Amino acid sequence: MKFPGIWLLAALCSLPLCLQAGGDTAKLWYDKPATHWEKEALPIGNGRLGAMIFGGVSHEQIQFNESSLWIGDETDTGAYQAFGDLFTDLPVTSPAPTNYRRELDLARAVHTVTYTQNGVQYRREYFASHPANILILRLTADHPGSYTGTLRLTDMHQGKVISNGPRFAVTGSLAGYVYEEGSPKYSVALDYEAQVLVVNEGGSLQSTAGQIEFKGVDSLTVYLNAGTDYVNDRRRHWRGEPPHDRVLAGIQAASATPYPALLAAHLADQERLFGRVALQLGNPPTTPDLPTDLRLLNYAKGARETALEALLFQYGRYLLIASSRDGLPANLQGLWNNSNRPPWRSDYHTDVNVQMNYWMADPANLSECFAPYANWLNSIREVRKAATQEAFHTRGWTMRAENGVFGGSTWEWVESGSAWCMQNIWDHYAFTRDDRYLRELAYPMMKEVCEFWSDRLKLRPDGKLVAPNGYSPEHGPREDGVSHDQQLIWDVFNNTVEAADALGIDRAFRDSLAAKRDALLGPRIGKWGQLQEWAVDRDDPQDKHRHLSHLVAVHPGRQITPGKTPELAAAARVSVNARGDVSTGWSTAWKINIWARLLDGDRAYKLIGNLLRLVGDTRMNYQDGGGLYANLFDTHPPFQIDGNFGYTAGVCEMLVQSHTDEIQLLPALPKAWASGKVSGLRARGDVTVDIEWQDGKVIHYRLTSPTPHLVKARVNGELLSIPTEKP
Ligand code: FUC
Repeated sequence: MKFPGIWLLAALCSLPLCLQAGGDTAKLWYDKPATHWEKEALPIGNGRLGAMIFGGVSHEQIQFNESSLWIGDETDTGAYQAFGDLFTDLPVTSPAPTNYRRELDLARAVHTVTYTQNGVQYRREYFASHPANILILRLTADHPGSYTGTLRLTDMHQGKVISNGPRFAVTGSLAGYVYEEGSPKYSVALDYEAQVLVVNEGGSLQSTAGQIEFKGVDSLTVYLNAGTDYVNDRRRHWRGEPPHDRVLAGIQAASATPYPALLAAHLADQERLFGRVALQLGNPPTTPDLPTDLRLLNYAKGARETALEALLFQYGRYLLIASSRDGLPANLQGLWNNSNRPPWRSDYHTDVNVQMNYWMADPANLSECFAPYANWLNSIREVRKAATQEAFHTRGWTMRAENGVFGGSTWEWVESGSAWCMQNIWDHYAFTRDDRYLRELAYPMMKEVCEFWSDRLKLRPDGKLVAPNGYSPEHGPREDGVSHDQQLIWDVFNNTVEAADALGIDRAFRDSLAAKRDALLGPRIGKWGQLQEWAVDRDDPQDKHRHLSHLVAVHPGRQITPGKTPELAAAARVSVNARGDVSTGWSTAWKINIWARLLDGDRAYKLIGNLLRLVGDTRMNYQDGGGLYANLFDTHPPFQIDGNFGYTAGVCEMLVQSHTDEIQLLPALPKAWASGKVSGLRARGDVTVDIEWQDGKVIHYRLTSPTPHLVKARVNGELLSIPTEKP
């Protein structure tokens, strides 16, 4: 069991770490409860279990999720499901509470609700502990006996909720549920279970009519655990052990641990990941003492506040820690979902969205959070191979645009989707230099994707290799040599050549890939100076389509750079300029990254201005509705988390780049960020970067690495050879 370790950690960590982690700037807070799940409630999560908290005074709603609660099978994507809700009713409604505040402290990963009513100060704390693998709620007050009310658990799949003494339990099966009416039933039908234990101090507690009633209690501690029998193993038909024992053991272990120790272990865990990166924009930055939604409103009115930009950067890091630790990767909504028919199935879209989720994992120093993504890809490979063989008669594998957790894939084939995923897979190695990961996990997958393209590429009469009948996501005709395909094939071939070199294996295969890479039809400049999206020069300068598929060579790829291919970089500039600055949330975030790679910090900053726009509309909008809700969730609309992660990645690209053979410090610094400091960002080559700057110039920097080595670094325009220091 993990708990003896937790005790030790708790003892070691508590005070200094808690103080360090409690930086006042990394907080979202509001002066009223949330009334809307998508726009206002606040997320907590431990990667597996998540919750959205409303913070209501007399009626509290905790909507919760577990990452493996999926319908679907090997032929159909299915959809991510909502789990249930825990409601607390405190019937005292008058007088109206005063000093109400709900707050999400990113550095501590604790959500609090505080208010005063009838002279009593109430306080609630909620967190999702990764060490204890459970959700914990604690309600306290400064007067004894202040809590009287009821708790109620509901389930989203008609499972029967049972209350027994201080416990709720619900068990059920997902058999029979479908995403779309009339579609065939799925062959994988997971079982699930949730349990809640309520522990009171003082007063009394009893179960009646499916509720738990508490009377005159001093404090309540609530432990919530949930799980399914999903396992990411095709050979076991995706079903592992029934969830009951695990769910119960989690509750027993947590409730046997004193609350301060549980909290201390959680804070230490969060500090270890979240505390690695500090960002200060402006000198000194000022954080207005205003609710976060008002700050956002003022920002959009023209009061551009750099502290809010830094907060949103850290929020992306918080959200990845909360939604991608072990188990499954962050989906379109991360981990949070209140519907059984969520937008786009809350799935893994492989024509930009899941890739964007992971751009920031390494640069923002959260390498551990990458593992669920690599493991998920690895787990679905065999299913994808069979489907690919059937559709394309090739070796290797690829996917359609929509993907689930059982290898099933639906909607349009996006042949280059798997190559795009391999871009993340290689980059994780480029940052970490984890040879074992490369040998055992990354390289075998990359090689198979190269085999797919080796078998599928077509030789044109002019000697160029092209992807046949390709697709520029979600845009234009199908034809040969589409730029998106060509660039991603170049990318996966090029990276696999480097991977084989790093491992010192597969010489002949490596050489054949290098030859094919060099024979690929390359990027071309069209008649209005643009980077062509298709082999045929047909781009429309008025086209504002949200996808920027022909710019993957600029970002996240590295085939086009201002330093090495200046004409192509200039053409890319013409293209991204023509697409305009207004779009969906994720598209805006991608443009920030692209402008950063094109070394235009002020233009990237203009896009940041468009992203930090308070949006109220949740209706689907594919054109121009991107921005943020009051809870800082990025919106397409509707809510889609890739925009949050893409923004954080973009800020990293503005401050540090390392995709060429040099580490560039402040490559795309906007005038608005003339002064500032950052510590803990990562560069490729297992290097950690700290920078301090003033008036747009680096005044101090430090490059560290576990094995000191010489790196080429560009500092204030000058290329230097610098030995890294030991951390
Ligand atoms: C792709 C995008 C859409 C949306 C969906 C989830 O299909 O084109 O804009 O983000 O993924």
